[in-house]
Amino acid sequence: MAIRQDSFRVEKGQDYLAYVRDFYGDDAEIVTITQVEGRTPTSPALVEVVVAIDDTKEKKPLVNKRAVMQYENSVKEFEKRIEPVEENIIKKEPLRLKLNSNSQSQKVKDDKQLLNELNSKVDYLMSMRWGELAPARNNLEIPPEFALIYDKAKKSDMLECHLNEIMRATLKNMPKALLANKDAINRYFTTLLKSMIPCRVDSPIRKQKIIMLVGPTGVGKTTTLAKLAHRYAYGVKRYKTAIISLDNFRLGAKEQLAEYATTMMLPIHFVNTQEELQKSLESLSGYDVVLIDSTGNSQYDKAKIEKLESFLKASQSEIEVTLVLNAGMKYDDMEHTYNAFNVLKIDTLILTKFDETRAFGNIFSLIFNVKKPVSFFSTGQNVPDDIVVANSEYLIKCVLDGFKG
Ligand SMILES: Nc1nc2c(ncn2[C@@H]2O[C@H](COP(=O)(O)OP(=O)(O)OP(=O)(O)O)[C@@H](O)[C@H]2O)c(=O)[nH]1
Ligand SMILES: [Mg+2]
Repeated sequence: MAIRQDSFRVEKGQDYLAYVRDFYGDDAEIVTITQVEGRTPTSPALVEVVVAIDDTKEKKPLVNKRAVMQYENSVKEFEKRIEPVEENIIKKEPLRLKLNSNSQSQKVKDDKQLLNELNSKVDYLMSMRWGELAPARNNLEIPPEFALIYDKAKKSDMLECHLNEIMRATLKNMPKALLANKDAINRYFTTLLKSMIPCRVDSPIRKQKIIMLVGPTGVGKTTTLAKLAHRYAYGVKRYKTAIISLDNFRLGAKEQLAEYATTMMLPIHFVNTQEELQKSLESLSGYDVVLIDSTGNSQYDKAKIEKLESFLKASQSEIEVTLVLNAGMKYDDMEHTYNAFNVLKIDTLILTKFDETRAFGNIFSLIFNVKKPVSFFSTGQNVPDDIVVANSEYLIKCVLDGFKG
């Protein structure tokens, strides 16, 4: 081809024609002039000039003296203008890069190409390893594009049967055309995970709500109850809130909750017997929310769990039982604890200590298996701030990318 195109960038308002003549000769023609950068407080607007050059014609020297001087002058001018505000390191580089726009875009192209090549090499290596590891995946035929998401889900300590089930469902239901697209796979997989987690909708309270927190020792029942009390009493919608404690024998337990109640100016009743509980609930019938704290019980201590059951059975009020579990527990312990406490007919779950955990797949598997909605996640020790209304998006982010605070 005899006609070739070239481009350069100059300040808007400069004499482009003089540049073209000086750099490309009299026969060069301007094809387009486009503004590529707007004016900013520290730099002028720039335009890109595309030039057509007829190489068959006799060549004139491309750069003449006048052009060189003009070029150097305008560089100096430009430098002077940006000097007072720009940091030292970027004083000269941007100008050189802007004026040599062709070499800049070439460099970007080269970098991009290199990155693409590296990416395909990584993909290739992963797919080779992927093939080797097939027996570890129970020979489930999963395309290598799933490697990353499979790996993340596996590292989350999700039960293997769940992971395989999700993989099968994704492979089966995802449009075939998208199976080679890693982003589409991630999106589909994430959506599927989200749809598998039931979360309690945090709807406005219309009739009195009585919630009892139960669970193993030290999981954060009392702390979570204090956060909930604050949320109900002083949240966007304010409810008349009261507290009842069944945990009155342990040293310090009474004081811990009494202090929270006093600080929040909420009534608190300490009850020891079934009759006292019933009387207390009757006297608090005018309250929108009543939160009941219970003594922590080992999941292996049947007698204590049965005692709690007798309190619930004796009560004539409708009490929602919320099992509080530490998110850091191993799956087997969680399941065992759930089964032990389920004699109380668990309505909902609260998971605590998100900030102390790195793998959340165990929670995913538990919720998926027991099919009980989660109402809150506790994300730290601070009362009342460290609590999040449970939502599947939040949990799945933690499952795949860990807790980010
Ligand atoms: N890191 C972290 N610590 C928490 C969280 N929730 C509670 N804790 C801490 O866990 C410890 C026990 O909390 P409590 O609220 O007393 O636990 P509990 O379940 O009432 O304990 P018992 O009544 O003894 O069964 C305290 O030091 C709390 O500050 C949480 O989400 N993250
Ligand atoms: Mg407690």
